[in-house]
Amino acid sequence: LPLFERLERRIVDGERNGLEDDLDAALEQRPALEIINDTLLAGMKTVGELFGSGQMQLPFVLASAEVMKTAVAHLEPHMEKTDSDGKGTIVLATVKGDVHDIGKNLVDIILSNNGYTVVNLGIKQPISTILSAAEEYRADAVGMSGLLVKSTVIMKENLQEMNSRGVAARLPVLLGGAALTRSYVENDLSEVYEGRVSYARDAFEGLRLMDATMA
Ligand code: B1M
Repeated sequence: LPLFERLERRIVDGERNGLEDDLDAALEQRPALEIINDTLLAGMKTVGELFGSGQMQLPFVLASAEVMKTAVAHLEPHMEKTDSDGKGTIVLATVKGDVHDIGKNLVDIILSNNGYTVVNLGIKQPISTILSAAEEYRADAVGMSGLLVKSTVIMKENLQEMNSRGVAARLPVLLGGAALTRSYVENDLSEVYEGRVSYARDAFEGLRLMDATMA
């Protein structure tokens, strides 16, 4: 297979052997971010489709996710970074009950590389932990990720909890993850939250929204 097709295939097949060599060869032709967006994410999309239609079993999905993570870690040092620093602090977490973190970690990389301080709490984080961290680090915003349908419900509960703790006015919230839709966030969740809540389709929209929030 040609290089970029082979890389995409590696994600789908969970094949790690020779991954770094292929990534280094790819870096000679394209920027790191483009490799992630156009090639690796295409592989993850196929994995999602195969898994969703019952053609792929969970351990293989996990293997694909591991290869994806290794690839992103290998590419990260090659990504563009801006000189600007101190644009603001965001506490980032995957919500309670949800282990999916590849997208969240991409958001972390993109925001960190573009001048934000990101406090990445990891997966399965209850709102109490998120809010403690927001207080401790004097965060300017909270970012929540979740890929399961039930995570969209958790997000709603989290926003309600933030209302009742009286932090909504000073903590804008950024939400993302495959189970969310723009209209759910912009219509339903905006009704619920007493502060500002926005939906990011991908990590770049997350960056644009953070820039707009901090402006
Ligand atoms: Co899971 N899983 N999974 N899984 N998994 C999905 C989400 C699913 C849609 C697959 C499917 O059925 N087609 C399905 C959910 C169905 C539903 O809820 N209705 C599903 C399921 C069912 C499950 C389990 C329940 C399976 C089981 O145990 N029987 C289980 C859940 C465990 C749990 O959470 N409690 C499970 C487990 C796993 C693995 C551990 C094997 C693995 C995760 C590994 C890991 O993350 N470390 C995994 C994977 C890899 C997937 C799929 C195939 C791929 C997810 C991914 O990494 N995509 C996924 C299929 C899919 O999403 N369609 C699936 C790439 C990633 C870059 O995209 O995270 O969407 P994403 O991030 C995007 C944007 O959404 C956005 O930016 C990114 C791009 O720039 N974004 C943000 C994300 N967060 C953001 C936050 C922001 C801003 C933007 O601001 C804060």
